[in-house]
Amino acid sequence: MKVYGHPASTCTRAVLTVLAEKGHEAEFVLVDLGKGEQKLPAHVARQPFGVVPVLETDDGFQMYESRAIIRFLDRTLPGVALTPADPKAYARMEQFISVEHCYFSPAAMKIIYERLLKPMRGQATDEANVQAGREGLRRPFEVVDAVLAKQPFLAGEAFSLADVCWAPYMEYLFAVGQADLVAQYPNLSAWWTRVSTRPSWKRATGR
Ligand SMILES: N[C@@H](CCC(=O)N[C@@H](CS)C(=O)NCC(=O)O)C(=O)O
Repeated sequence: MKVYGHPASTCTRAVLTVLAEKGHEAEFVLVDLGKGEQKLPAHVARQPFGVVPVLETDDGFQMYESRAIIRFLDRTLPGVALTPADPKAYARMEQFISVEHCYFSPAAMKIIYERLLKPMRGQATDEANVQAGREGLRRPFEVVDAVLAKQPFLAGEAFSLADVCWAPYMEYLFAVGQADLVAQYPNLSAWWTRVSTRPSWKRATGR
């Protein structure tokens, strides 16, 4: 199995986390985002939107879109199940993957873009966008903080694909100076300690 990706990419890290949870080794093929390799024809043939990651299985099946890839890996690889069997816990997992995709990560990415990606390109940070991102994080943080007061993980008692989807953006929020905001939500903070100290997350982030 091959993963085409970049080690700093949030979406690649979600895939690597699931592989680590499953104890499955995959060949990592670097697509150097700094050099724009994701836009070269060889990669666009694998991922028509010119982004990472892409998964290729040993029988040559290729797919893209990280949230689809992690569901596929969880369904096909042996090891711990990251999708709850109980229908209501399953519904919660899907709900919080959707909350991540629709509300949490767009707000987080506003800040990551301004504070990390723009400076890397020699562009000035627009603090108004950082503020807008912080405002956008408040509601998803309030919502999950209330949920995590009653259970250790987003879907319930067990770590699931929902936690995997949230982790990469949480990690970057600390790198772009948002620890003060996260600290306002004690249950979210405790959850992050649980998630970020898992061996799978350490492996996905190269720690
Ligand atoms: N919806 C896609 C998003 C992939 C994506 O945006 N990947 C970023 C890295 S996390 C990327 O390749 N960025 C490079 C670019 O936009 O050119 C997925 O979940 O796989």
